[in-house]
Amino acid sequence: MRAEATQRVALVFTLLDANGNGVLEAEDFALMGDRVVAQAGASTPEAQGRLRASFDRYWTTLVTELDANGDGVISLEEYTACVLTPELFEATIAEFAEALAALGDPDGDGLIERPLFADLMIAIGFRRPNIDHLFDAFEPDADDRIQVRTWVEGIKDYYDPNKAGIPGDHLVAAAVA
Ligand SMILES: [Ca+2]
Ligand SMILES: [Ca+2]
Repeated sequence: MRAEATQRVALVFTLLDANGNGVLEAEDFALMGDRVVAQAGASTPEAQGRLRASFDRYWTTLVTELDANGDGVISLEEYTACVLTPELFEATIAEFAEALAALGDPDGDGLIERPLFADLMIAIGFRRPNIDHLFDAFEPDADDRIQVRTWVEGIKDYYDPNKAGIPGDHLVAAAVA
């Protein structure tokens, strides 16, 4: 496992703990879904529902696979174990990535403009400077747009314990600064 992957996972844990009580539970994922959907007003109800469902699935997968002490919530220690068994999360992360990236492309042209990308990432809890570094690393076109596919792959890479030196590392660097 790469140290960068551990840092990425630790950052996501703090963001996913939407109610800030130090552990992950179903409420966190409902809150996160509300926050993200609130920035996706141009998307269809179906697209918004898909995002919420992907968060629900994310939580269900976590509590099914990682609740080592069986207390019904996921601690940071339990969460970081996800990097040891990435194959258990691959499909869940892929669906989350597709659902989130789709919210970035409400008109369905396959492209995501920076302002909406930033709104969605801020809703998740990332910081604006880090978000801009990430967007730049995705190599936007002359109209400052990235491909939906690029973001989907970027999210998957972020959760890949064997990846380092990827665009997603900009999110961690920004969080430390
Ligand atoms: Ca929590
Ligand atoms: Ca637990």
